[in-house]
Amino acid sequence: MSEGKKLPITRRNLLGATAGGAALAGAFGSRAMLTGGAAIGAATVAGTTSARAAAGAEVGPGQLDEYYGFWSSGQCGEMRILGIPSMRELMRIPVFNIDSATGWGITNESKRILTEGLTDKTKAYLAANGLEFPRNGDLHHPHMSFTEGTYDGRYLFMNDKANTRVARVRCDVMKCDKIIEIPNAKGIHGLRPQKWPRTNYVFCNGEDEVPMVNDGQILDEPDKYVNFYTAINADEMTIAWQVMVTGNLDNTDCDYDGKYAFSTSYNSEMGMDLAGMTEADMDHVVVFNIAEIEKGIEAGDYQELNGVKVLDGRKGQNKNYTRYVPIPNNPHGINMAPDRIHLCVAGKLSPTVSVIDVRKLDALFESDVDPRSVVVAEPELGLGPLHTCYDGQGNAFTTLFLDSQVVKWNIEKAIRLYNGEDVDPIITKQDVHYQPGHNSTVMGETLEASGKYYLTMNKFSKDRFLNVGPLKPENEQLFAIDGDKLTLIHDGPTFAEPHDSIIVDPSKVNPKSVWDRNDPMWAETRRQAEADGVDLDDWQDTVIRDGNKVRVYMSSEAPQFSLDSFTVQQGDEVTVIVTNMDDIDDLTHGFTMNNHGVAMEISPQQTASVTFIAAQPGVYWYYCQWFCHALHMEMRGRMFVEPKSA
Ligand code: CUK
Ligand code: CUA
Ligand code: CA
Repeated sequence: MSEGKKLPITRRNLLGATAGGAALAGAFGSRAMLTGGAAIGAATVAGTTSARAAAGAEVGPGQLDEYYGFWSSGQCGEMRILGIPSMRELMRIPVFNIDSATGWGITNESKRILTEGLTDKTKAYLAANGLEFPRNGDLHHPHMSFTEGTYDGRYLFMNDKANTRVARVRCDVMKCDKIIEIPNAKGIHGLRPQKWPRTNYVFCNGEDEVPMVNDGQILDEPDKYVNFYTAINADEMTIAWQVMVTGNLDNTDCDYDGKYAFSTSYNSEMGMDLAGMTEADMDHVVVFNIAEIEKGIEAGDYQELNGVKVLDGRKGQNKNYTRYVPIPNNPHGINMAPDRIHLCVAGKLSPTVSVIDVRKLDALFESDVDPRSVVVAEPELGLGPLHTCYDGQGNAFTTLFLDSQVVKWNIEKAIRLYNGEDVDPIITKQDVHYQPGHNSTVMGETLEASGKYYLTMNKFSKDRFLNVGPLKPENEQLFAIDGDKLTLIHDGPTFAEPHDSIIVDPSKVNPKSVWDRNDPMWAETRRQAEADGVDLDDWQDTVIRDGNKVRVYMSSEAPQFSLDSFTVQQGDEVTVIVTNMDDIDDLTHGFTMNNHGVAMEISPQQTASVTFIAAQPGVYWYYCQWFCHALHMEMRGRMFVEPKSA
């Protein structure tokens, strides 16, 4: 019997007793709340296999999926690619993590990307901890670049909440090519690419409040803390500008007209503890006026802070950069609808979703209208609304964390209800297992949103799977949407902890199968090779000695390395550069140096390099760790490390 079933209290009667705002805040994370739902699951779970067949969503062995899913992995720090609707995991793209398989964080090429975007201050305190770059990341929000309101297949952008970074993944090779730390801000959380006319900016939120100049002069004086909204130049991966705001920032989105971006703030109170952060009934959404901000930069109305142009968009500054729309209560998700008009803000501690009509935002900046006049609906949908996605037909799906449900509702009806008509905007409620956070529909955050599949990313699996110890997996559920019906077609665990995902039509993405020999990823290595008189495009078996630095150039072609052995001296700094000469689809080699903590991926036509100190004399075998050939085991060689001559 699971622990949950021992509890006398059920999820539903607990919620019945605590549906008030303040009480809800306390109960939100409580153990009783989270373990009380175990009984509901089983009855609603039909066999997903037959449901899948009935929904026409079967993907047979060897068949390709209909859609790409790009997944975050939360505190794993990587991005994942799934096939939809099979939910098969197709690939993992290391980004903020260190990866044993591919050597991300180990190779020189990846270390450059992980290091070059850090601020000097961060580099200094990482060095004091013996680190070149952070070992961890917390990747919540992966989003693709846009052109005219839909995905353009160029890049994916994603945040690292743990170390205040933003990364970019190239969709042509599905590798990360840029990581930057965001100065001034702390805890980059919400992130969204500009949708119109194209992704010139990537917008991102600093969640954590800090002193404007965070140098230890101000410590426990929260009234002097600020938060920063950041626009990144998406092409250059540099900071375009920042806006200082009142209150903290959580999630962000932007319109389909290129005029406004918006962020939720759950801590308008600037509280420093749970009671403080949940004190007010209303928090707010900050609206950013992009043209006015650009004008402000042009006019020099900024201060330069750590090399970044920072505008003052705080409340009471009488600037046209921002407006604050009061929203109940500790709002979280903010999602622009594909009708180009409606913006849905999930109330989290309020059972409501506030609908803002973005056409009304001009008036907010031009005259003295009541900021609440932009709210055109505020339906009560259920407890703990977190995120909303769309079917492209005027309907929205909002996750209800506390109710462990998703609610499908109609935006137009919610507006009519707000205007006094007697209509119910709620179309259906579907139990999910358990406590959903983000959700997605096919192309759901673009103008091409479609209501074919609905995905819900649940934070708890509780007793749904064999017990694997105290740490349990999360659970993801995919539904086929058929009119007003949601049919469960996948229900399965995921490892920590996908927050957000996007579902993308394959017509938008066309990755290469083989690298270009002159890819910028190893441009630096190529320059060094040229200086060493080595042609990376030709068969290589050259060892260059340069003081106590040794550069070993070798090629690989299944099933061998061009060098069966090479010799260095104890204490040498050894760089091994391997070029994979195979140009066949799927023929990846690896290079692992035994007992040196060194491994890397070398995919077809790729060059990769790794540097280590040969500290101990002896014989060390290196081998190919990617099974590539019948004689893959034989694909190995020896490094001789000669003892230092005394
Ligand atoms: S946040 Cu995770 S459930 Cu980081 Cu997008 Cu809402
Ligand atoms: Cu090359 Cu295994
Ligand atoms: Ca609050």
